[in-house]
Amino acid sequence: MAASSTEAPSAAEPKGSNHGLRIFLIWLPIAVVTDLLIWIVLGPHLPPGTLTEQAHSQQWDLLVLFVLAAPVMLFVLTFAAYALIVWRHREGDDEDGPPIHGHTGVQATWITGTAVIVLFLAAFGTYELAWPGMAGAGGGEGPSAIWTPKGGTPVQIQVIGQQWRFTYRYPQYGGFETTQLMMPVNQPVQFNVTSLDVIHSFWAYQLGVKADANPGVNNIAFVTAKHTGTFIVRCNELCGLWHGAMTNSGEVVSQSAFQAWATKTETQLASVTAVLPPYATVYDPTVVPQINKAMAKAGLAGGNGYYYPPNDPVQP
Ligand SMILES: [Cu+2]
Repeated sequence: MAASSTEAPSAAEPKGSNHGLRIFLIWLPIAVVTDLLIWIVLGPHLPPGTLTEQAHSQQWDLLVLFVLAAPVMLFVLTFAAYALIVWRHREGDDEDGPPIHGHTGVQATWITGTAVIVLFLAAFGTYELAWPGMAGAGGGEGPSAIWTPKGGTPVQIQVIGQQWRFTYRYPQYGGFETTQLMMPVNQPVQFNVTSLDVIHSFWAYQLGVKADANPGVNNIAFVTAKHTGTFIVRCNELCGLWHGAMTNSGEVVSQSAFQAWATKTETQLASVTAVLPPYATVYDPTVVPQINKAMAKAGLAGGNGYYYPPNDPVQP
C-alpha cells in the first residue's frame, strides 16, 4: 500500500512519540515470560550445581545474570524486529525518520538503564564474593585468605599439581599423600593448592572451586559440601603435553566414612609418608628427584619421575 508523503502517518506508522511505548509493550510480556522460564525451568539446571555452598552460590550468580541479561537481549531483538517491520522503506516515502540524536528521553533512559544495571552488578558481585561464609566464592584467595568459613575447624587438604597429575596430602592425618581426593560432607574444607613444577589450576567443577596451582605458592580455597556425591577434577591451565589427561575425580562422603578412610589410609601409607618431605605449604621443586631416589632406594617407587605411590594408571 503506497502512501504519498503528504498523507498523515498510516495506522502502521503511528506518530514518533508512540513508537517507544509500542516497543515497550511488545517487549514487556516477552521479557517477563522469558525471565519466569529462566527462573523456574533453567535455574535449577545451571552449572555448577549444588554439591557445595560455593557451587550453589555460583549457580545463583549465574541465574541473576541470566535474568538481567535476557531482557536486554530481548529488547535489542524486539527493537530490531519492530524497526524492520514498521520503519522499512515504503514506495514513495523518501523522507528520513526522526533523528534520535538530541532526544532527551532516549538518552536519559539509556544512561539510567545501563548505569543501574552496571552499578547493581558491581555491588552484587562484590557482595557475592565477600559474603560471609562464601569465603571468596570458591576461587583461590592466595596464601592468606581474606574470608574464612564459619562452622568449625576446616579439614585441610593440600592439592599438589605436577606434570601431569594431582595428588592430595592430609596434614591432619600424618601428612599422607594420595591420588584419591576424599572429603567430608557438611564440614568446611580448606584446599591448600600448590605445584611442584609449572603452573596448573585445580578445577573441581562440581565443588565450584577453581584455584591456580603455582610452584612456590600456597593458594587457599574454601569449600563446604552440602551433600555427598562425586565430582570431577581437571587441570585448567595449559601445563604441557599431557595437560588434557590431567584429570581425576573426588568424592564427598559422610563424616564418619571420611574419618575411617583417612585413618586407614594414614596407616596404609605410613612407610611412604616417612620418605616424603615433611608437610609444608609449598615445596622446593628441585627436591623431587632426590625424593624419587630415596623412594627407589626404599623400594617404594619405580623412579618414574613422581614421588607418589606407583601404579597409578593415569601416568602416560
Ligand atoms: Cu596441569
